[in-house]
This record gives sequence, C-alpha cells and structure tokens, in this order.
Amino acid sequence: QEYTALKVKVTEWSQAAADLVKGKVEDDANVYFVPATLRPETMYGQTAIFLGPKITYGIYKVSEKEYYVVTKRAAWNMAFQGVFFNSENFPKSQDQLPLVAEATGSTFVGTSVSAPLALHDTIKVLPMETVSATKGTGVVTSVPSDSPDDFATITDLAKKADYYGIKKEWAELEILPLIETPTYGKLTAPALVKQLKINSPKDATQLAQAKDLAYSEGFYKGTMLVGEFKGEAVQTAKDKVRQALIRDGLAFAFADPSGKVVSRSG
Ligand code: ZZB
Repeated sequence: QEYTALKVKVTEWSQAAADLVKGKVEDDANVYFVPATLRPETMYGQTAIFLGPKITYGIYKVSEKEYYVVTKRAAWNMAFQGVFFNSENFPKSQDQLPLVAEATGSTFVGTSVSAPLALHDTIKVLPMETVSATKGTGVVTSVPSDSPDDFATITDLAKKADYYGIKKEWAELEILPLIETPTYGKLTAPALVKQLKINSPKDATQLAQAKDLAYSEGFYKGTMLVGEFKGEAVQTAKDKVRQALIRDGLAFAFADPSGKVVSRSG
C-alpha cells in the first residue's frame, strides 16, 4: 500500500504533551504528526488530526531538530525506507529506533497543529476510537467533506464533547467543499452518511460501503473545486498534488508493506 505521509507541524502542545516532551525535545525543534493518506488531493479540507486514544505513539528523532510522532510499527517501516537520520546504520531491532518519548494518543489530544495545504490554519489533535494501530502510521488526518468515517467521527465528537474531554468548537470547524461529483454534489461524505443512514462511527458495515462509494465516485467522477488544480479531474489532480507536497518537503512516500493489499482507485 503506497501512502502519502504528510508532515503536520505541532504549533502548541496540550498540557499533558508539553509535560511529556519537557527536557526531551529542544524548544526550537519541529515536531510533526505524520498521517498516512491515500487521498492527497483532499488535504485542503483537513479539520483535525485523529489519534487512537489508547494506542501508543512514539516521538522519533528524524534529523537534527526534527521529530515525527507515529506508532512504533510505522517508525520501524520508515527506518527501512531511509526516513531516519543515520539510516545507513539500519536498526537491528525496534529498540534501536531513535525514540525520545512515548505516550498514548489521549496525551496529545488538544494539541494545535498546522497541516500542509489545509484551508484552516490551525487544527486540533482529537480522539478517534476506530483508528487501527496496525495500518499506515496510526495517525489519521480528518477530511469530513470526503471521508465518511471522518464525518461520522467529527459529528459524534461535537455531540459528546464533554464525554470525550474536548472543547466542542474543536470538532466544529467549517466543512468546506473540495470536490464535486455528479452523484453526491459538493460534500460527498455528509451526503453518503445521510443516504446510508449512518448514525455513529461504530456503524462499520455501512461506513465501509460509504467509503467504497466515496473512493470510486471521487476518483472517477470528481472535479477539484479548490487549490492549484481547481477545475481539473481528481484523476489527474491527485498525483499532481502529491508530487507538489513531496517537492516542497511537506510530505514523503510511505509504503506499508504489511498492510493489507487492496485494489483501490488511486
Ligand atoms: C485522508 C482521507 C480523505 C482519507 C478522504 C480517505 C478519504 P483504506 O482505504 O482503508 O486503505 N487511515 C489511514 N490510516 C488509518 C488507520 N491507522 N486507522 C484508520 N484509518 C486510517 O484506508 C486509507 C484511508 O484510511 C486513509 O486515507 C486515511 O484516511 C485512513 F476523503 O486520508 B484518508 C473515501 C475515503 N476518503
């Protein structure tokens, strides 16, 4: 599975995360959450970064003054893809990874970040119960306009903000249209969630169906409404956005060798 790994920069830690990194990460260093995405063309619509609240994440040193927050499994895969400084000395085991601190996702909730291309300049780290620890990097960027899972999660977070221990407004950022399709209009995910009567992020069967429909309609029939490739078909814009992100040092290619292989548009 070939993903685009996006560098989403921390601008202000949550209190718990600030306590965690104190004395371990230099004040002038850049720390990035690194979501793995199959839809680089939707990065304009990011409204949050999702972490599994119970999943363990590590802060790994990638070069002088640069750190990535991902699962150990992802850091291990990255080590073999030359991501880390000194990667000519391949780590022989996971304990040799350049880990500086470790904590569960819940520690980072409330952290402010700045995501490449996002139309919202500051977004928050929020909890998502359905994040898989064994897929991608364990970090997910939320695009509720085009991902039914993300729309269902963000809706639930806003509805039960107290229960999740977040501020309601963190889950209420405006959902801007990014891609138009003939069947679902300008907001594919909200349209599908409504049509398939999805009421919760736990409606796994309907969400899987909605995801398949959103992927194929978006890829084969979608037209970009925003960004450098506005007016172009998603089919051609997708790789152009990806290449621009990589060229500008805002993302890198990331393969998930042990991830399930699925045939998927794009
Ligand atoms: C942004 C985005 C925008 C995504 C969209 C999808 C969509 P798949 O299709 O099942 O192989 N993802 C990545 N890692 C994880 C994880 N560890 N746990 C849960 N979800 C994860 O999965 C690939 C997509 O699932 C990725 O692409 C990511 O969300 C999420 F408009 O990134 B995507 C119709 C989907 N639209």
